[in-house]
Amino acid sequence: MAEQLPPEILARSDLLKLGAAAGLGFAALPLVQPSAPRSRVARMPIPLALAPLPGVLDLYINEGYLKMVDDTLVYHRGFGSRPTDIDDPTPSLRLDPTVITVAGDVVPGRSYPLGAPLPPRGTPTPLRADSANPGQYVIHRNYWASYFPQRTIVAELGSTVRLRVQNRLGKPHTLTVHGAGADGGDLTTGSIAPDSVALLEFDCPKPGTYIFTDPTNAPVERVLGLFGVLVVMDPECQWDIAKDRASFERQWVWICHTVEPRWASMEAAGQTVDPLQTRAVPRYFTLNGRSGFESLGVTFDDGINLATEEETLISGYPRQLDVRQFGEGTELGTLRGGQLVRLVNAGIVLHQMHFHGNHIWTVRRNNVDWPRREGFVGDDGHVVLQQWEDVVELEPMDRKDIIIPIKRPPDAIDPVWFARTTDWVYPMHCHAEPSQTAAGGMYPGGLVAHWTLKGPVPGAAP
Ligand SMILES: [Cu+2]
Repeated sequence: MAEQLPPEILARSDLLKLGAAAGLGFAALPLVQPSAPRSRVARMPIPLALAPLPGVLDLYINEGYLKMVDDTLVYHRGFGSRPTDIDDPTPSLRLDPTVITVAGDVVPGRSYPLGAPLPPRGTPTPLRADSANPGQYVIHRNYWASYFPQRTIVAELGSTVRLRVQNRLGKPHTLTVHGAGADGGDLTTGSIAPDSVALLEFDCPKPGTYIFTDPTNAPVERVLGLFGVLVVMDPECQWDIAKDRASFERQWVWICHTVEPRWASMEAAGQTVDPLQTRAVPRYFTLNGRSGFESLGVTFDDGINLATEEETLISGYPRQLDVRQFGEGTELGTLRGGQLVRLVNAGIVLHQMHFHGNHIWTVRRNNVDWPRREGFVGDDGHVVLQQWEDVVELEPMDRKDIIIPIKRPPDAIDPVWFARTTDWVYPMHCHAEPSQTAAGGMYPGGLVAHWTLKGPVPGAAP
């Protein structure tokens, strides 16, 4: 599957010649420490980007420093969308969301379906008030686009995925898409030498949620940031998890991650972390790359707040939901379902995602649909059955698809429900308490979010 390309195709081939003439081995170059003098002389001038190829998504294995929620800078590696170097103030360490279509186009953009209306501030507006259910709304079916966070590739079923990966670092790296092979196995570029490029081409797997990582020295490179998510959609069923599976109003991708600054500084200093010798003590916990007040969308930066609302903070209008059938509503073009959340744990700690306000309905785990009847206990001792839950367990590398119903909370009695004039906002936090902190204690600085049950629309009262 993987094809190691000759270095001649690199736009930076002049640089390689320069390095060879100077007798410098790229693989032997020390990595730069944050405070050390610049020692990477062979990296001047700054390498150029790859010449674009139609139908090919270029990824750059970069390094750099990212600001954590407490303003600490932590060394990261990542699959970026453009070539950047370690001292870049805005390094490209999380690829920009991209859509790969069945027609063979690679479309930069953070919404899907392409061309569908964008929900204002991430919130789909309803079709109209539901006269049969006071305070509730009739929901558009197959209408709204969804926003996707950084690190997400959306590929349409039937497409060919072509990832060209340039390794700009001093050690070999790999890009592996887990479980996306025809037999359910992994697809990988194989080891990509420093300053080399590899092309990974494969038929888009079945609809679902996949994680790609660099599994080198696992889980170290993944913890350093070398991971992303592939979402596969059936272009014939753009508002369904898969054909004949749950329909949704819009979808969300929630990527959980853990940051281990000691590992990061060891790797930045040129050491190789032995995860058994230096046990991980994660200090930051992110959701779609943000933590604490940043992932709650209450920063002083309106741009960050808006992006967080669009891609992370679930929001919708209350609707009459039918859990027996997340599909067509009582009339054509309306939906009886909620919103889909793809929970993804790319980190190394167990999360327990706890939703207040509504229970959620888990429909599949790791792209395997859960049964609605005759549930059973799986090998790991957990019940395998679609059911209402308020805490969703999420083991490292797990993906769970859940439907959040966006419904009137069952404990909202009539006098309360009908006195409602504003949005009701409910927390989502992880019940594995260390993940709620940052920097060893700052609370609530970790993996938190909220979701909003939108208030009455003026003039649309039943
Ligand atoms: Cu709680």
